[in-house]
Amino acid sequence: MCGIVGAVAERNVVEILLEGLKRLEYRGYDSAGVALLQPDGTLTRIRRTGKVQELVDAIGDKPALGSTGIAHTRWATHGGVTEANAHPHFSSDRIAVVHNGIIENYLSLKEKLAAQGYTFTSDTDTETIAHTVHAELQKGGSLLEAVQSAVAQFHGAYGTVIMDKEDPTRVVVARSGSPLVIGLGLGENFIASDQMALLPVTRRFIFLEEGDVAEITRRTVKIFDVNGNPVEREVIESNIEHDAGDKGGYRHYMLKEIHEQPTVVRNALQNRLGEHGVLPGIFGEGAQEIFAKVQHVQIIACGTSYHAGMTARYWLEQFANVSCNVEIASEFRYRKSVVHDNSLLVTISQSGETADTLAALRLAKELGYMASLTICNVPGSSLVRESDLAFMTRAGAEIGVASTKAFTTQLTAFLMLTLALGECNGMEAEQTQAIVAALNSLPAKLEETLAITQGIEDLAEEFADKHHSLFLGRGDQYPIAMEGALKLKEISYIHAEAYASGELKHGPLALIDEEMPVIVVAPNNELLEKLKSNVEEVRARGGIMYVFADKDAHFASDETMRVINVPHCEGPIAPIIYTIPLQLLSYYVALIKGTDVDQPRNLAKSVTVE
Ligand code: F1P
Repeated sequence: MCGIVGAVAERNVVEILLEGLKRLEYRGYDSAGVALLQPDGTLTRIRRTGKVQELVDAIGDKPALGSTGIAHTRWATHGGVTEANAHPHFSSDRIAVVHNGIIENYLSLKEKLAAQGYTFTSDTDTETIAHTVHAELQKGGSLLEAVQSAVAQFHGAYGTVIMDKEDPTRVVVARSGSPLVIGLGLGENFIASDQMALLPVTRRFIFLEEGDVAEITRRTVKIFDVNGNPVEREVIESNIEHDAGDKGGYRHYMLKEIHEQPTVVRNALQNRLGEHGVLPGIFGEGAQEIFAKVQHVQIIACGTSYHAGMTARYWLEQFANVSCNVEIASEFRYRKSVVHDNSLLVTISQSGETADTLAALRLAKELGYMASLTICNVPGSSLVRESDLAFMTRAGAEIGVASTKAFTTQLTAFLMLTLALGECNGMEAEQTQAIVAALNSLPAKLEETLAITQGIEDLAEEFADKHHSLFLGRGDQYPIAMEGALKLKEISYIHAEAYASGELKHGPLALIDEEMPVIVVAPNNELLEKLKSNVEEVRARGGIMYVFADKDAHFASDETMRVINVPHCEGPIAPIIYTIPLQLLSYYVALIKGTDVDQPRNLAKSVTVE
């Protein structure tokens, strides 16, 4: 959460910092700020509440100069959304700091610093970083040494960049729990919380490891590990498209990303799926030996990724005959759980940086899981680096806060995992062939499904004035109903709940009236007749239904039910296909309601705090 950009250069860096902030804005967007240092030591700070554009407008054509600078876009944790709480934070008009994460012991630090005479001008935890570094500097030594001594006093998570007015030639950065990446330029260097921010200026990156502190000047990068020893970290050449952050002619990133799904799913499958199953080695070195021993799979994730895991459980148990549990990371990490024999821990995450998921992975290692696999969209992210095996979903940068293409590629990955584990578990050839054929048909089926947009745009009109809604599905469509409800909540702010439709009569039927639209996902599968009975239960109580159904499911529109036909697809891919109309529905409802589709209120793309 929050976005950080910094630069040490010879040229004026304000444009680079503002462009970087715009590219990171999806991570946090309640306020933004920049601090700039000129070679003569002049320190300027401009902060604004609201979107990055407010900051850009505030700077306007007034010359804001600095060849060293740090900038931040905020997602508030400690302290409300005010200019005083926006980063960068200063100490004694000398030290400037931007920070992602939470300093958990900030109250005790604050007390100590106040006793030393420091006054606080914000309600943030971040200001304690600025004063602590300043206090350490007073003891003598370099900025680097002051930061090293300061971070030893912090508990919690931080990715932080610190600048000293007395030395405009460098910034010092520290990472613990919140990612930071150094961008290497020619005679200039950069820092950011995400490589996306720096793609316009470089493609060469160093991902800092947990506990690293680094000193960055125009020509040098010195990195020290958690024990203060100098270390070399690998330089990685990024292959992310420079324009991955563009809307490509679409009105919103989310719509662009919805329409990219046939292409990215094709990418996810490429060179991974053979005629008779998945190709060897696609889950990484050693996967084969690990998979041969797996007796249980424990899936851990948050949000949309959790819904991908819930869907996968149906597949892993039904097709691959492997027992599987799925749990929300924030629950798993704080309860005592039993580790099954030969259990594979699978984390799923678009960003690879979700704090709870990462903490769950670290805990699982302590608990003695046999091995860990992550299904992730961001190469080089923390989950990828810390897992034994990694499978990249290749969805490309996802900017819309509400996840779409990352989800469908995660599901695609899980079907491939089902094939791989099934193979080790004696899955019948016929079953394997059916999944392979379904996966091969997936990109084209997604294209066909996207073509039903018009019907959904009309339907969205009927939702715009509703305050509540209910999503129903059965079997592997139940998590899809949950994902549909989450999408609607996230971007249209309509209260949406999802139920396995067999649960209707155990409570939620009480909610049914004409003001409560009921959305049903109804592929033509073995649970169709059961689902139809549930639909009748809703109809009998005067409910208004919107049914996304296979045309062979024989639902007919009438005054209480609107049927939207979804192209016929094979069973294993049905959850992926039925996700599409639900994404489109939430998109068009949000569009009619006029909400901020790509940056919905109170949310952030990458949840790097717990
Ligand atoms: C999990 C997640 C996303 C959601 C939002 C906040 O992130 O809940 O599903 O869309 O962006 O975070 P991740 O672990 O998949 O990156």
